[in-house]
Amino acid sequence: MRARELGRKSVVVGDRVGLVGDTSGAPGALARIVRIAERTSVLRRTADDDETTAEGRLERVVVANADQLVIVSALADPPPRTGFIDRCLVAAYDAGIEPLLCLTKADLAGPEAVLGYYTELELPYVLIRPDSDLAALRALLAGRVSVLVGHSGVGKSTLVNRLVPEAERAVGTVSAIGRGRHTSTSAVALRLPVEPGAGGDTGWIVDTPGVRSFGLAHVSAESLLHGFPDLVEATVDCPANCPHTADEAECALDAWVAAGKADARRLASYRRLLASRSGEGDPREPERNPGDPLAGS
Ligand SMILES: Nc1nc2c(ncn2[C@@H]2O[C@H](COP(=O)(O)OP(=O)(O)OP(=O)(O)O)[C@@H](O)[C@H]2O)c(=O)[nH]1
Ligand SMILES: [Mg+2]
Ligand SMILES: [Zn+2]
Repeated sequence: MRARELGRKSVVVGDRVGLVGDTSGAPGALARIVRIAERTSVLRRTADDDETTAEGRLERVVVANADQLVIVSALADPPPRTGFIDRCLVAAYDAGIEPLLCLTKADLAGPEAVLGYYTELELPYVLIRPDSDLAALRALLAGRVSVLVGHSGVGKSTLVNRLVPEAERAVGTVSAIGRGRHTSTSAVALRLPVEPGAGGDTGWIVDTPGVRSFGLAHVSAESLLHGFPDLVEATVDCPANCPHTADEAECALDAWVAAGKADARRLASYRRLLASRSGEGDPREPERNPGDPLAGS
């Protein structure tokens, strides 16, 4: 339990804390959290899915002290949404956490469309099938605190169970996907097992409940651009205080895309995020481009 001297300070998954009392872990043992160490990173999101409720307007800390954000997206069932992945990338860069794209259900569909969209980004990725070897992923997770984020049903808990068999995380049924069912209801950090032959810190993996969207109300307009490193370079040619919106005739981003230096869909995605933050778009509506099945959020 939390000690009274912590006041209103919240304790979140990933926090490093000081404990006093009986830390034996035996049944009935009671220990108190007396101190929360300074956080090296804080991954936040705003719950703009349900902004009609007081709670939905709140900014939530997803996890503390993570150094890798594993953006889990299924290649099918549910289909990938690059708008959602782009939001996660913004959140990662804003929090100073390295992104890793984890494409699951590669047995159901190919990764070409998603990877094609991110060609200009040096975004590390892994492909996961039920029978795939997880060695590459394990190597990327070793010695780090990684947090899995993604829509419900993409296979986060399935993956955690393969990485940490003792975790026994509940997994949903495919038939329930799309009905808004969320199998996992709270975030849990699990220590990764020791690999044969490898020493040192094994690292931690944090499984989180599926989210419908990744709200970015807490990220400044300027910081939004950091989630788009393929666009950032162009803005040196923008006029001072350029808002980078489509109606800004002098904005250099249009010429950059026209010259083939970035994908037009990435610019459209950036501008949709700009618009949704200024209240022009409804974040509860899927952000779609006509003719672009990947673009939803
Ligand atoms: N075909 C296929 N199915 C998969 C794969 N990974 C997971 N699944 C299935 O997808 C369904 C949902 O998996 P979960 O692991 O519960 O998904 P989750 O992301 O933890 O979902 P929430 O806890 O609701 O956020 C389960 O029926 C899994 O068996 C995969 O690589 N291929
Ligand atoms: Mg789950
Ligand atoms: Zn501009």
